[in-house]
Amino acid sequence: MSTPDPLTDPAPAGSTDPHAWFDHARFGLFVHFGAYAIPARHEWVMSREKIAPEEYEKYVELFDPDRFDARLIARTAREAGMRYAVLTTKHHEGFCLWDSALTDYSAATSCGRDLVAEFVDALREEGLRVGFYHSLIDWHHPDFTIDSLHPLRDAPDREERNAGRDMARYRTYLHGQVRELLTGYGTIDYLFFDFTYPGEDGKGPEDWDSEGLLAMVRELQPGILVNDRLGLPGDLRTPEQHQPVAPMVDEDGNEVRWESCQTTNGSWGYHRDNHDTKSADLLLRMVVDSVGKNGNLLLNIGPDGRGGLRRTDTALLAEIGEWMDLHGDSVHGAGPARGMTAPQGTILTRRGDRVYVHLTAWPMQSLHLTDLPRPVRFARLLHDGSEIRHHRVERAEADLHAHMSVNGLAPGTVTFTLPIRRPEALLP
Ligand code: H79
Repeated sequence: MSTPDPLTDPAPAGSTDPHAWFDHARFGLFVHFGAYAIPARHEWVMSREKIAPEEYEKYVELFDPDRFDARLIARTAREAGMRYAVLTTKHHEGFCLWDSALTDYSAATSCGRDLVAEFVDALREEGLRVGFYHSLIDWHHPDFTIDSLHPLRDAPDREERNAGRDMARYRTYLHGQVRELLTGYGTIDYLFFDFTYPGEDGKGPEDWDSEGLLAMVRELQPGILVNDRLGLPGDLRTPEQHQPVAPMVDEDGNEVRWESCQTTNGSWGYHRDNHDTKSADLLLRMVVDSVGKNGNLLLNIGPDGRGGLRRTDTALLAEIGEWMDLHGDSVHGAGPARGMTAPQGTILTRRGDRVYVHLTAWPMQSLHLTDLPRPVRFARLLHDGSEIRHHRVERAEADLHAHMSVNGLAPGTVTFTLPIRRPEALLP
């Protein structure tokens, strides 16, 4: 892709790039929901505890999420300042949240619902873009060969079992299911495949027929964004629980689109006894960090065994939403403040002629900004519009000044965002 520059292309409206919405959106919600919400000890429980597929089926039989409310999830996402959401249509456990004609191992059988349809409808009602996560891995399918990650990897009869398995048949199933998802639910904006792990005891592009799969996806949904986990390049990079140190680049040094995905507590699926929860402050710093490096952030929640949202997640999203409500202009349609160096304790973003200086701590007596592309016309706090007095000093004097000082060349505006954990005294 050409490097998206929000300074010259701030609004997706009227843009001919079908992916511009994504660059503008910057912040989305990931929803990991599946039968693993019932054991409630990480979405990899089947592999981690080597639970045989027949034994795991008990969770699927019990699956009846009476508290799963797609409209609540969509509203929560929008109110948190998110512009899109991505649902696990199927995770590695193989259980499908939609009414697939190709298997009975689905929510339609367990509880008579198509959760994908509910999700898609709810997102559209809230004006959010629609994303599907789809697992390439399937630990329940009888043709998916037992490999290093499979729950039956240490089964004494692994070889005999594998002799009867046929990845060609699994490929047909995988492609058929992706076809269902991309034909039965209208326009899908984003597809997140997960994942390829090449090697002797792993699986790669030949196992999925990644090229054929990608060609089918593009034919069915020409404007869709596809991630990079098919073992092929894709439309964006998806670093997992990791913020890159700088804008991501390809082998030739050209910037590439990227989105980091982050959990609230280290588990994607509902993990009842894990209370190692990140703060709203940290998560917001990650959002701003992504924007400042020309990327997006996809923040995950894992609904519980009844489909309800965790109180801690609801509270986090509400706190994030309160900040986004006041400071969203520094995120949506914003990008890096190229050429500028962030003073200690700040993260810089930029949109049009505005530079946003995100103060990660408060109070700050003075701040010296260098290398502004233009002289400062006005400086203010973003949340209340109040003026911050500033003046221009020569670089040599800067460190002697007690007040915020700025230094640059043509008119522009500097906007200070509040410290992410802000003092109540500064609230409007
Ligand atoms: O759905 C969520 C996770 O369940 C899934 N992706 C997110 C979005 C995911 N979990 N782990 N991974 C993706 C990457 C897994 C890497 C590892 Fe391994 C599996 C580390 C060890 C086993 C692959 C195989 C890398 C080394 C061996």
